[in-house]
Amino acid sequence: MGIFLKKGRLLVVGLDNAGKSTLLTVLLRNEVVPTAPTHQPVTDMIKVGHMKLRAVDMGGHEIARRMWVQYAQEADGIVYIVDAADRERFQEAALELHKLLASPTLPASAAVLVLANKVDLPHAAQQEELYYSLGLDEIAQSGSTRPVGLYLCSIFERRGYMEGFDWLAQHI
Ligand SMILES: Nc1nc2c(ncn2[C@@H]2O[C@H](COP(=O)(O)OP(=O)(O)OP(=O)(O)O)[C@@H](O)[C@H]2O)c(=O)[nH]1
Ligand SMILES: [Mg+2]
Repeated sequence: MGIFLKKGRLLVVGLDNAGKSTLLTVLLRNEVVPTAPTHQPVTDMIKVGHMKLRAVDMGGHEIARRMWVQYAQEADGIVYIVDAADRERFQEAALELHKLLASPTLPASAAVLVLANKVDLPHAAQQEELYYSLGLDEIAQSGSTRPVGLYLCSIFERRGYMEGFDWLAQHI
């Protein structure tokens, strides 16, 4: 008897410098290594917990963001990574998240795991500040049935994101 592996397609997005490629490298190769900014989408098969995911690592810079929506139409789940220490960009991060969620091509059932990364940095925001700054309260109040989960993590310290993926596994 084998372990049941849930299969799905995962889109990894978020502003440039949030830590998307760092996360995928950890999940793929179990090591934290410096990564260059992503220009073109990179697809890999990753195993996380009891999920086998075809994950697409998207670029986060402005031009690359235009491709998010295009790739989102095939997603069972979205991981949206935010730099929790970069308050100056919370508004921009929120705007891009809401734009993506408003896209008619995003499947209504696709769950969104928001990972607030870099909580190892001393001035990183906490759960509540992130929740409101990213406008997750508005999503909750909009009556949307889309599952949205917020988890704080540090990829460098390898903590927090597995709890997020456990949550995601319940919703895809
Ligand atoms: N302090 C801290 N820095 C991190 C963490 N994870 C990633 N970084 C750093 O954040 C920077 C950006 O990481 P990337 O993984 O390249 O970011 P990205 O989201 O893939 O960026 P683009 O490909 O440009 O969209 C790098 O300098 C990483 O070393 C973390 O948990 N803590
Ligand atoms: Mg990258």
